[in-house]
Amino acid sequence: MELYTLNGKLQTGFNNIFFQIKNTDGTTIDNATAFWIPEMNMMSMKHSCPYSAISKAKNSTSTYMGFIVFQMAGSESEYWELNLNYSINGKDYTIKDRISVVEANRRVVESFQGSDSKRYILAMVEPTAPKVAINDMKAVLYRMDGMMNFPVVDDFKIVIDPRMPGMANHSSPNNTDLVQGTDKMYQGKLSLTMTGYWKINLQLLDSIGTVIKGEKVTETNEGSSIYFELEF
Ligand SMILES: [Cu+2]
Repeated sequence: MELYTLNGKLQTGFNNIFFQIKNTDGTTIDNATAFWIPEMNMMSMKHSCPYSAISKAKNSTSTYMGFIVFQMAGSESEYWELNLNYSINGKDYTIKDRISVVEANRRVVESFQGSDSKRYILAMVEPTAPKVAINDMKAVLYRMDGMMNFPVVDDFKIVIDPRMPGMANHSSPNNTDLVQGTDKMYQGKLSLTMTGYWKINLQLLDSIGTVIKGEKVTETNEGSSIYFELEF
């Protein structure tokens, strides 16, 4: 069994992960059911992170897929392990292996305490290939209820304000804030008017519009305390 990601590594933030299960003769197994639990082993405690169920990849008979949102990178002394459990023809198997999770080059995940004293994890899913255009933007939002429990947060809103700090902090027109779609992910439109480094300032609002985290960008406040970064 081997895990794959599009860029060949696991990193902080949202990771689509693919795998196949093979017999010893190399043939693939196409009738498994599987689930996983990522686990971070820290000095003084263990915790997990937000993750999806595992399903069969589209247009494939033997590739399984899901996603994991790592909120921190591993190190020598504090490391991630992946518990992967699967069943084939009624027989259960378990694999537990250390995985290497590196820090992403850009900020693509935020983990913070909100004004409601709850902890949240917010991660960017798209755009993965940003263009000078109005891009589809997607993010996932979870609450951290204890060390192992990360429910999806429903009906919030993520206000976006993309800026270029290197160019007088200019913004862009025609952005659309992110609201929850049918797939439970938050979706909107991100306008990028030129190539370069963009800081996407964020504000998280609850279902009645209360600001849970993040600040407006103004003449006197050049950025929010929560943001994503893009460079292309
Ligand atoms: Cu610019």
